[in-house]
Amino acid sequence: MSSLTNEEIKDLLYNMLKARRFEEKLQEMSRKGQLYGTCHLGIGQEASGVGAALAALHDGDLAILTHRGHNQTIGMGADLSVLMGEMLGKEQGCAGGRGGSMHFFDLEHGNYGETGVVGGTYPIACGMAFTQVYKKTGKAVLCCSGDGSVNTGNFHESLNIASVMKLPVVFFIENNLYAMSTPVENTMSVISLSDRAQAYGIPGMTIDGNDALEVYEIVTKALEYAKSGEGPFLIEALTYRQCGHSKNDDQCYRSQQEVDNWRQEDPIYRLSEYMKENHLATEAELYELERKAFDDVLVALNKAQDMDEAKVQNVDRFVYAE
Ligand SMILES: Cc1ncc(C[n+]2csc(CCOP(=O)(O)OP(=O)(O)O)c2C)c(N)n1
Ligand SMILES: [Mg+2]
Repeated sequence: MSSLTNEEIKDLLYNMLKARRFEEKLQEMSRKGQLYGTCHLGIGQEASGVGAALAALHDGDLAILTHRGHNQTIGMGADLSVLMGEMLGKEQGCAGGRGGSMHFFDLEHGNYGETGVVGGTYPIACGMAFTQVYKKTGKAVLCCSGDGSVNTGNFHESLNIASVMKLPVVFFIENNLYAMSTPVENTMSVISLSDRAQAYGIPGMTIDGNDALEVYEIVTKALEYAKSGEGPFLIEALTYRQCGHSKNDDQCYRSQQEVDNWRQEDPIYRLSEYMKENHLATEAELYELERKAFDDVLVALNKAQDMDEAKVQNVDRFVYAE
């Protein structure tokens, strides 16, 4: 039983669809050579990304994201045209067209943005969480990361200090089974990443990261726990990236059978089926959500194409050290 209303569940699905259509458009543009730089897509990870983002957004909390943070950014309500503008190197893009795919952010909705440094989110999240305590804002921080970051010093030092200082932070790891081409079992001797919570005396849970409603409920509870003064919470969301790691990835490290098996667990398909089975939406309503999400992306692309090209003479704006 979800704590979300029917309308909120529809909105959750709609945001997941928007994220999927947005990324499929980026994939197409990237293949045609229409994008600058690289691009990390989260196709297949929409339940964990959008579900967790919605929990933070509903509670007025803050988030910090990895290089694969489009799903969360869209889930927290960012304007698609500003994101598309960023991808196209436009002045009105969220980072003035300077950052691209790995530098989405949206302060208005509490999204402090992506970082390209694997494991970089942990210490920043601790600093953000300490600020919330110091300033008594009553907010918590959703710290997103991937399985590839959990053997960095940042992970261990940050979990330790967050535990000792009882910081209001939820460490949310999307375990998509690979760090680039490296399978998670090659780099870790524990089965569940959430077992690592024990070493720091904090609660840890492994959840179905392709079940958007479960992700939303657990992340909401974890954020509430963190804000109650109990300290940090670790969540491992099991999911799968259906696309390649980035622009150039022939995916020879995994079998087509494995990809096909995970496609059967597609998070958008699963939520749509749940909604039909529980009479939360009709086929026609689901189709309408699909169509709207598709149109939104095209409108955003048109708007972004009309934006100004980032100006070369502004290139040293925001550069604070040489
Ligand atoms: C400190 C650092 N080391 C290496 C890299 C290169 N790199 C980019 S993504 C990535 C894999 C990250 O894997 P994971 O944390 O599982 O996230 P996923 O890409 O699966 O979402 C690596 C090693 C980096 N960006 N930063
Ligand atoms: Mg990974």
